[in-house]
Amino acid sequence: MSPASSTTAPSTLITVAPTGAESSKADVPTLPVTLDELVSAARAAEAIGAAVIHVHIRDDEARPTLDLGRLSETVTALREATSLIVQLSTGGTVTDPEEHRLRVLEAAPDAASCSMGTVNFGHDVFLNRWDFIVELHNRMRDAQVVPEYEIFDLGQLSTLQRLLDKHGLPYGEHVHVDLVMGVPGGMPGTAHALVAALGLLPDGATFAATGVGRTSIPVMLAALASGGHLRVGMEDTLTYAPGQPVQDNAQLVARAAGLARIAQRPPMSIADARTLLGVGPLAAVA
Ligand code: KMH
Ligand code: ZN
Repeated sequence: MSPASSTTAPSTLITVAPTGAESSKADVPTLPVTLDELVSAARAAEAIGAAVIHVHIRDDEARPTLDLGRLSETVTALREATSLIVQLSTGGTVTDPEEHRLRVLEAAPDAASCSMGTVNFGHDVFLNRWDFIVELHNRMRDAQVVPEYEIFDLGQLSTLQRLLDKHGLPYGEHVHVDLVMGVPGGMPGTAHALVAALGLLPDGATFAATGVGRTSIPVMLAALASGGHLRVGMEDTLTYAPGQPVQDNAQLVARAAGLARIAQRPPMSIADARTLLGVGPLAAVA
């Protein structure tokens, strides 16, 4: 047998989720909550290999908010400071009303999250009714916003298939999924669960995986070994190693980029990520 011919290594799409909605600034002083802190975190993540930023924002008191003016300002600031694909969270907090979550799309991001079902979320319930899911999916297509379908449990992949069968492909015509694993109430963050999820992905879909808390590393390794992509950040992980708090988001992105290189699937360029996700080329900032 002849030696393998040289080919371009497949690459790894890295998403940074720097803030989330669950941790408080008081508990986690390094959490980026102001626009300046978010932009700095975004710049650092881009320099290390992230291609997408998953954004939750905070108000002046560092409380989670879906204020439309602030969201629009954030999208503009991130576009001016970076070339990252800007993905706004439509998940918000477990208490955000549906109409506020739908209105997020009016901030005109490149992409947005679209959760595929209701799940126990620690002591809370993250509610995603079928009719709400359909409305979000359809509004995203109308607004030309690319969805990332967030999957917290295996049955939510059946919901995704049903959504696509009944309501068609999203804007961009590509299905990209993020398996959010290890949420207390959702699927566990294990290689076994990740492999089970892969068997339920829609045809042609790509996937990333996120391991919450201490499941971060096993999920990353399982995703890389299975041809998947990665989401990391302080939304999901606040402890770098037992007894060692995360310094900042850059530390987590650097670890993901390093593991991706070890797996011989280096970080994906932003241009390639735009093509993969169907986001379209970077628009010039006015
Ligand atoms: N904060 C969680 C309740 C998303 O961003 O779309 C929901 C969440 C998912 O983080
Ligand atoms: Zn989120």
